[in-house]
Amino acid sequence: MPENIVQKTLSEHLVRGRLEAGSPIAYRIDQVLLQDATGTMAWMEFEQLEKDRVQVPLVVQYVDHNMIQLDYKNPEDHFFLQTMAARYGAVFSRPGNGICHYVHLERFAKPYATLVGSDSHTTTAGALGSFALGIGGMDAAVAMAGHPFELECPSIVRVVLENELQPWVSAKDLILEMLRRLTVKGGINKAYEFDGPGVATLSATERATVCNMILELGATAGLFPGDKECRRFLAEDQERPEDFRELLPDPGCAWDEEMVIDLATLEPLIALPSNPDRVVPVREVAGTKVAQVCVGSSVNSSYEDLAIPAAIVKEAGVHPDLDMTVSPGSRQVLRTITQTGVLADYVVAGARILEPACGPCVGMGQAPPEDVPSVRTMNRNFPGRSGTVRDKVYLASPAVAGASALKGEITDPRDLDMDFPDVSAPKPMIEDAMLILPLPPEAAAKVTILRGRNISPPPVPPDLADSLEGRVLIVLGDDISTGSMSPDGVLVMQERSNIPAISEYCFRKEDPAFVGRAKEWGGGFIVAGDNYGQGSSREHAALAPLQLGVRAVFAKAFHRIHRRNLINNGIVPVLIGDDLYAKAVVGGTWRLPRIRRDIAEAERTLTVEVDGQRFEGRHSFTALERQLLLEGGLLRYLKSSA
Ligand code: MIC
Repeated sequence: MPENIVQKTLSEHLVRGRLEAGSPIAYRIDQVLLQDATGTMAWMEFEQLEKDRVQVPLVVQYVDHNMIQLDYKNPEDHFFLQTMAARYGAVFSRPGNGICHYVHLERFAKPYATLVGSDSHTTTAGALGSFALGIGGMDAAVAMAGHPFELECPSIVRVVLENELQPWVSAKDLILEMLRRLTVKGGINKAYEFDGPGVATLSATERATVCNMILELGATAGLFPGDKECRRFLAEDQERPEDFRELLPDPGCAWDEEMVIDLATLEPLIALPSNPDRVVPVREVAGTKVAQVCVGSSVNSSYEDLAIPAAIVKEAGVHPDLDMTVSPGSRQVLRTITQTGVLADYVVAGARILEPACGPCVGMGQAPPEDVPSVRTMNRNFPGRSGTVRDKVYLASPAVAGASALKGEITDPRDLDMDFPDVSAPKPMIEDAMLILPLPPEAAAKVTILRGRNISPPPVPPDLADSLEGRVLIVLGDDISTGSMSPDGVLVMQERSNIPAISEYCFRKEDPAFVGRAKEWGGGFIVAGDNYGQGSSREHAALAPLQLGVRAVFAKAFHRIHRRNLINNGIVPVLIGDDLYAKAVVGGTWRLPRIRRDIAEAERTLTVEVDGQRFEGRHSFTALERQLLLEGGLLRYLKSSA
């Protein structure tokens, strides 16, 4: 049977199931990526699985999120991660080496590899033909222990790219166009495979921009082929020709869906505050005064992404009414901008140079002022993510960011009085001095783990009772991101290793009384609208509610990663319709009167009682997910079946 590139990659790794959209599959994992803000929990979960060493060919622990060291917490976490990596056989990418997705693209991603990572933007590696996706920390721990990963087989969408991008229009505009057309829910349980003549016109790093933000569609993964450009990037730029394998769709293969995008018709686009799909042409909001411009993050931090805004601001400098920051994606990019003079251009222009780390994207410093626009080349603009509660974050390409930094207002770069700059990157200098390689087993066994003072093991889910009863703690609308349950920003994120501490911030933005109520009522339920839990993979968004006694979440639809994090932690995700949603009031008593039996027996329904009236909720649990819920979550299930 002729296969497309997702099928080719998955069929090489398939352990169970059939490659049919919607059916559960389990497949072998080659690579696992961890970052610091999710990694501490993932390692503590791995410890519970009692393996002496990681059981997959490659695990890389990055440190790129919690980089601001306000006190002992973050630095102690970094040493914990370094010693865990040394003890259990993972590569350690030291703080300062770069952003996980960027470094992974440069040094490890390759066609046909299967990669999972405890960060939703792990999809970035799809730029080089890896089947790469974000998962929760516990799933990552289990993958590191050598278990196949279970996933609902996505439906595979062929995206046919026609023609090529016009000057000043970039890969960011391509993915913003997809968000405009499909919205943040449009890609749920889909994998996007790029094809057509336009593919060859996009560089590996432009492809990375698309694959990074494919996740904002809710998509499982995005994949570009293992073609000539992939070979060039791996063999010439990154000096790892052995990692290249041609990966092209077989003639005559099929896809579940198809969409066509004519690159030549795209124009500069921008996502308005505060959701990545509120996309409009830049010209519609041109002239809006801007207080901050941030370039870089895990998306748009390549050499070219940094060189374009530099070329725009280098003569006249950054507009005096705003602050501009620049974050290179990796030390390799930092060295290259140093060598070519791009860094000096920024310094002269008056931009603030940050280290190669996630930085402003997750509110790790550089929080903008309230109620005034910040234009960022980043991937998300959920409310408050920047660290400022009433933030106004716009998402756009490096060219739009550069033009806005020059003019002090949102500017379509085509209106600048200059030609599109020629900024092709020189060959980067390759050296991996800040990657610490795994120790041999005998030396690894002698490593002492430095367990910092803020590190405490995750809460253990209770047994699932025959029936559950609780009061509704909060009623939420659509598209609630995991940043609501586990907020971004320096103060909250430094508690990522301490669930009792981080749970104090749960839903603080939506309802500051939530935590007090949950404690007073001894836990309860959450009720929400569509696409609940979009965004980040942080399992803290499930662990914090678990800590506060939440046993079930009722929503019209769940995001894939968060849904799985709830199940892994023994919290039941119940699908509800408009009828039931309309009944939700804070304080109302809801029951799941036969929840164990329903999960064990009922095909798709869950009985719900609200104020004595019976309703039908739904579920979409696989056989494995049913067992996880019945046995108190993933770790308890694995331990009891060991
Ligand atoms: C993000 O971009 O939201 C993050 C911060 O990288 C997260 C990971 C995290 O919450 O630690 C993600 O995307 O998964």
